[in-house]
Amino acid sequence: MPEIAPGAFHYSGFLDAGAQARLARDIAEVIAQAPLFVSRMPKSGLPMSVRMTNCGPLGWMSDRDGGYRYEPAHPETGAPWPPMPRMLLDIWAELTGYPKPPEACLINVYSDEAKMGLHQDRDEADFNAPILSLSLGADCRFRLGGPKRADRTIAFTLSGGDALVLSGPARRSFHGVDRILPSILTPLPAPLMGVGARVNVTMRRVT
Ligand code: MD3
Ligand code: FE
Repeated sequence: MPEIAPGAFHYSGFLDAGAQARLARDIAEVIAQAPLFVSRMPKSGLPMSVRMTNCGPLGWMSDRDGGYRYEPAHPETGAPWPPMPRMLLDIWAELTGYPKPPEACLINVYSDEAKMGLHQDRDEADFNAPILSLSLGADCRFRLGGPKRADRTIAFTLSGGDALVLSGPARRSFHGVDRILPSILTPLPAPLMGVGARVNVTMRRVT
């Protein structure tokens, strides 16, 4: 029963412990080549509470003057984003069945105090392609609404090892992370130890 809302599929425990450890190693390698950075809100310039990096041809970022956007290179090093790990491309094909590979993979790192306000993902030109999310480490209280901010929301727990596919109507839904649950219970796999409490990767089509 993975469909929790029209077009939203929650695969609880999709990655077993071994797969979580392999994904953690791949992500640690990406971070080594493309250091975590802090995006800022457009106009106000206030820092977001998550740290992030990307892999694949395009990466998402935001700053005070340029706003939300995709860029082909890291904002601080100027280097192109590292390639998307094969494991992520394989999971995209398996879970979405989408005929083209993802163009962007955003890696969000949450501390115990970090959160993400209710928002829509609309910086992509292609809204017909699904988004695939994978989580590692601490559980979080996740909130999923509808296409309008005022629509009713459902809240549920996203745990390390879970996969979430947003397709069809869910692709346009508002969503956010209310809070991170105590990370001591479910620490990040060893390769990401010390990086934070929770890591989420989202794969998208952009163009
Ligand atoms: C529902 N990330 O990076 S992943 C984001 O846990 C983002 O880091 C959250 O929202 C995180 O933009 C949530 C699950 C997710 C991703 C994209 C969605 C849920 C979504 C797009 C539409 C609806
Ligand atoms: Fe989002």
